[in-house]
Amino acid sequence: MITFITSNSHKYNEVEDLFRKNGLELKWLKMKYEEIQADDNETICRDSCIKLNQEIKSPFFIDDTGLYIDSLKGFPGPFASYVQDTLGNSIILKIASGSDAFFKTVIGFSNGNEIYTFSGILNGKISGREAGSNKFGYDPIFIPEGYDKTLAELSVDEKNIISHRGRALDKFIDFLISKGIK
Ligand code: ITT
Repeated sequence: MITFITSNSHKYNEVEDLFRKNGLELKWLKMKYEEIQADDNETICRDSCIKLNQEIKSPFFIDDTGLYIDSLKGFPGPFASYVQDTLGNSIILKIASGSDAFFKTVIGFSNGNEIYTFSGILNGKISGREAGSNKFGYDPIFIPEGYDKTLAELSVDEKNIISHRGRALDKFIDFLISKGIK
């Protein structure tokens, strides 16, 4: 069984949904770990995996996600967590409403010997106002390309089909199945 290390219950719910649909077992280690500052999610994710490898002795994975807003020259990018906690969605709406943006998720998997990464992107734009009952981070202010509602107005199932995380997980799950890892 593989362990997913995250402090974020919304992430866990989305990952659990796709694992279950693919017949894979999942264990949740609810834990916050230190992350380095770098300008891309891959570097951060790989570094966190290397450090976690020293304390976690069974196969595990983590999820590092960023939001890149065009009109802000890619800000907050990998600093999405800090900006969500400080500025929050209301200020992002004031400074970036209507701008193109994208989410990027990098999944980092460690089997104890090697680290593998899998990424997924979702293009869209920052909405004009907050909408939706699923209060996961930036979801209430992000409208995916081809949609007229925010990610927070989609079910977990609907979001997983199109999302950054869903796309990264599709690649990761294919990898696990091809290696016979359950
Ligand atoms: P862990 O590091 O413990 O996994 P976290 O919430 O700190 O949890 P991130 O650093 O990857 O995770 O998240 C960056 C920020 O982006 C954070 O504020 C999240 O709430 C938000 N976020 C991540 N994925 C998101 C998604 O799919 N939709 C909306 N916001 C998301």
